[in-house]
Amino acid sequence: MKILFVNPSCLDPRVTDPDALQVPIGLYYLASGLLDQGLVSGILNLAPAGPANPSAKGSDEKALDLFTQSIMQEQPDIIGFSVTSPTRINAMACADKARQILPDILIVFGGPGATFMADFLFGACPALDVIVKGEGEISTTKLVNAAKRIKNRFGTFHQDQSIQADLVQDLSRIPGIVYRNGPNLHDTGQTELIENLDTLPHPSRYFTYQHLAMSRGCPGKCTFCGSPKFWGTALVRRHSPQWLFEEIKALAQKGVTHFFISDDTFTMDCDAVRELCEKIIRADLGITWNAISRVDYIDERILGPMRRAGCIQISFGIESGAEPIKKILGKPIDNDTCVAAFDKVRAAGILPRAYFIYGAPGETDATIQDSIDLMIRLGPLSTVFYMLVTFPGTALYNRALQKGWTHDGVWQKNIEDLPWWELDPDMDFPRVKEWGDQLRQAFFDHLEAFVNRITFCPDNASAPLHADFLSRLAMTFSHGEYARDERVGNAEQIAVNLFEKALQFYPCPRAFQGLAMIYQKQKNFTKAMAFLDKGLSHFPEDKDLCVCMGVCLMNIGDFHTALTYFTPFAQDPALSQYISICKQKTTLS
Ligand code: B12
Ligand code: SF4
Repeated sequence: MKILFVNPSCLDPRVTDPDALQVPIGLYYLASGLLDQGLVSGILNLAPAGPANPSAKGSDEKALDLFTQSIMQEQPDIIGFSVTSPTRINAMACADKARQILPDILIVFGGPGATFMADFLFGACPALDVIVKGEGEISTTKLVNAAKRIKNRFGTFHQDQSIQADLVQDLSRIPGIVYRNGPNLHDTGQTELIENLDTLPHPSRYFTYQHLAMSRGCPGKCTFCGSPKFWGTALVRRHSPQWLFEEIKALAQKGVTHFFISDDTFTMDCDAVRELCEKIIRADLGITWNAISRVDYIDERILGPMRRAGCIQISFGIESGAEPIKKILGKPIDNDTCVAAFDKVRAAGILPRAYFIYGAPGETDATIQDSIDLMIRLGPLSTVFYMLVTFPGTALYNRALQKGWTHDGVWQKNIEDLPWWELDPDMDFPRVKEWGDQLRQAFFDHLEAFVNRITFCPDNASAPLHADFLSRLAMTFSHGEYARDERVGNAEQIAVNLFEKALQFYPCPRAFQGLAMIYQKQKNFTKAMAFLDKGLSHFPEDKDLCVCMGVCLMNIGDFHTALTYFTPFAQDPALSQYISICKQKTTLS
């Protein structure tokens, strides 16, 4: 008896957003629980083969072909798809294919897309047998055990193209699922929630990944977000700091150096965050991580421990600067609280990132100006601007249903989500697009001023971390996202200023290297080598500094000395070409 878990592919390409290629954390949890019992054949990630991955020329057909090959090879008894709204079309296509190839297979959908679209999915996908609603671990274990019993006893799940009667009996006793029984659907009610998340097995025992969460649920009631209905708002459950620390440590030992801590509101429980951070600091794991939180859950006393434990970025859903819009979006947090949180986070040497939404009900030119005004007060160093879209399971989607602006049948179309402007008779696309452009332009127009606003809380012990923060940010202007974006004016000079500011705090190898690379690009090799010399006086064995020095020396024709900088790292295949050129040139001379 084997279950194959599948992360289906999204519909649309993501040009700059590799996030959509990740396997949902939930599949790692589900698979780990069943791997312990030898019941899982694996997790098949179709996203990198699909349209979301334009760099690999992904497509719907490629994702479906990969799926077909995999199930023919694995011959699973159950296939469990993790479904979101953007992945439902690929999930349904794969399910139909699976039914053709392996007619008796049991096909199960779970995840946020499946939980809130049961009627639509059962109607649109004749191959679908069962949907697991909400948190999946308890229901899935019961479902798999029931399926195992039936398979052992009767050798088959289906009879006359329906789930066979004994399995139906068992399914009716599993809370939190919807299953098909002939022409009817049966919903068994509320999911059983796990009381203590620490009883779950550590997914890191079997898998290597970067996204983690300490908690499940959020006390917020944002009208555009699926989390409140999916996890419930009454009780936020969380792993103990020790459990999450063990997970991080095991993944770090497998070579993961950067993590995305994806709790809805990570800093909600200050004591737990502090305890986790202290454990990471004591273990000296040398990792970095990003977190997500809310501005009204920022206590400056935990920001120092977070920074020392490797936190380099906190993302906040600001959504809008206009009070009426915030109210409609269900996040009525005043602007002063937002500004205070950004000031504290920046002063702690952590990059504050702001999410804004535009095109909300009631949006006007004036409310967009309110958002721009708030953004200027916040001074974010990274931003994401989302056009408001709506998904089943959110209060906004229900509002559109009630007003008769949409219906569930719309999900039959090849769309990932429903932009609000398409539903709201008071809105049109050109206007909404213009608002997005205005917000983005305002961010880029003020970015240099936001950078110049960086000041840290006076704390000498944090000087190396401040240098690290400034040089990381500088890199985004010299070689990263901002370097590639022509809307960012003066990017190279901003980078130089940041690298130099970093060195005023502490000798930081990244800052020496960054400055050297800028001057090298300008063909000012003397200045580049002066910075590298200084850097190497502090960090004589730093590979990046040595390689950069070697390249500079090659540029001025000193191949002999260049070789001395490359040779200690001769085992790195990336350097073999430099080494052979230097050897050739030195032999010839
Ligand atoms: C962190 C996060 C991400 C991370 C993912 C990290 C990761 N590897 O999981 C990143 C940034 C990569 C991401 C990407 C996207 N996300 Co996201 N994400 C979240 C977030 C905030 C938390 C998810 C999480 O960690 N949950 C914890 C784990 C334990 O839960 P889980 O993965 O959902 O799995 C449990 C259940 O769903 C269920 N289950 C899941 N799959 C299956 C399969 C089977 C067979 C069964 C039985 C059960 C089951 O059991 C699991 C264990 O209990 C949620 C909001 C939320 N709070 O839930 C949004 C959320 C899931 N994301 C959402 C969206 C839209 C996206 C994107 C499409 C965004 C984009 N435009 O590209 C992409 C692509 C996702 C995709 N494949 O379609 C939406 C989905 C809405 C919907 N109805 O479809 C959500 C709900 C947020 C929202 N807007 O409301 N996301
Ligand atoms: S948007 Fe964030 S704060 Fe609001 S309910 Fe969703 S997870 Fe909670």
